[in-house]
Amino acid sequence: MAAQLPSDFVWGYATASYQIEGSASTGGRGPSIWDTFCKIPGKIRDGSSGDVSTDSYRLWKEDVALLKSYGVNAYRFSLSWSRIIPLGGRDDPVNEEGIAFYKGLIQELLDNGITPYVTLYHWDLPQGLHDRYGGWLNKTEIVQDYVNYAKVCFTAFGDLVQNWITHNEPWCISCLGYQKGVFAPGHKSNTEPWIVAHNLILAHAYAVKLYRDSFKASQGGQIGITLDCHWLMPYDDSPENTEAVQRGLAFKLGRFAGPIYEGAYPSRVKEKIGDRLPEFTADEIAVVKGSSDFFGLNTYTSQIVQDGGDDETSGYVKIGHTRADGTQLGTQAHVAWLQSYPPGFRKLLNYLWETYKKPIYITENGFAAKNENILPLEVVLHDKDRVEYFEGYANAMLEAVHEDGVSVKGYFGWSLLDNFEWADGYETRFGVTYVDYATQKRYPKDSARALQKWFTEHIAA
Ligand code: PNW
Repeated sequence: MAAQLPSDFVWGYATASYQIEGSASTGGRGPSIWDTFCKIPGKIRDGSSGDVSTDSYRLWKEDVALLKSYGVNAYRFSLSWSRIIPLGGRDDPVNEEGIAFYKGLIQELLDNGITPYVTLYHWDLPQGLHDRYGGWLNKTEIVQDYVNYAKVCFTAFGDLVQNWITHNEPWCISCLGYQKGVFAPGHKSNTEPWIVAHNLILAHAYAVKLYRDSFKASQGGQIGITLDCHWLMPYDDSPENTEAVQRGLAFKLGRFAGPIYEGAYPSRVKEKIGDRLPEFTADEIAVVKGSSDFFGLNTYTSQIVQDGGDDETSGYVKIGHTRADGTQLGTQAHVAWLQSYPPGFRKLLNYLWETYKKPIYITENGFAAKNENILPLEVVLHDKDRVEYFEGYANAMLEAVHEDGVSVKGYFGWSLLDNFEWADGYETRFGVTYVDYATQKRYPKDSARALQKWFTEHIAA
């Protein structure tokens, strides 16, 4: 018999509010920095936005039925801050229509035996806060406003939600939004990303403190953060490239995981960034250290790393998928940054468990098969590359659990639906469900069936 995951193993799919909801200016929702960013010519590959997307603000019942038909026991989605507090701030009004929408969704999930995993912040900062004081750049204001927003959410939904994720991928928020300028708000700076990252960590930590102090005892849930990381491998065994891997991990992962799980920024980051790296006060770091009940991991690929280059976001290392002998790591996705490499996933899970010693939830993992935006539907639905990717990664996870003793509690595939893929617009499709954007009709791809079969066979009864 195949190796079994425990009967309480959590599995399902993930989405994010701005990528699926649409109805950007209805239901009382205020604008977010992504609404604004999408209007800047040249920022979104196909000139699109999340104005309509998969229309899930209106089609949410259909989406829950789809989840049910895929046999999942959990669903990870994010709340739109500006749908709940349209202007975002602690003295601004709460939008009851937004609260009612999410309550309905959560109740429908529960009625169908699907456990909600709720992300508070998946990149859609209320534009009001960005305009008022610079959003994530303003420590005193944003920490208070984020904690207030979290309080509104814990109060409104916490009797039904026991699994909270504060932020999704703070590396992407700070590096892609404030250093490279390819994500909202599109800033290019070498000081702002470090300030934003610091403030994201503090906002996360004070929201967790609030939950633990005032909600956990009565609501009984868990709360943590989701970080993104690829597995890194040296190009060769030279000392420079071996060190480059460690530096790459420190800049991608350690800059958040260090403070949150160990209580300090990594020394490799401190050395390179110097006074551009803000410092935590003793009171702050006491709140930050230990502020995640689990390790939330988004991971898609592995990278071959060489010392050098000028890319500070990745720690002054050159990254690619080509080995020294010229071979590729694995199957290439529609996007340049993603190749399939299951053994790297197993290594990464081992590394995280050994380093941070927290049970792991894989909060995102997935693959964009090539050309699904242009191939005929009957071809797209047989998404062989995605099926192979998911089976390879699921098997690697099982090996990490069974053979290596890593604690993995759950797995969410990215994504339930094709959706608004940020700067790539609608050209890149990550869904296990094909969405015909002209009709909003949903069509299951083979990968949805393949993952259902895999988890049915591998979770103990
Ligand atoms: C994640 N990269 O983002 C996000 O959490 C999702 O919202 C997104 O749709 C998904 O992965 C697929 O891209 C990433 O450039 C964005 O390495 C960019 C990168 C990685 C993850």
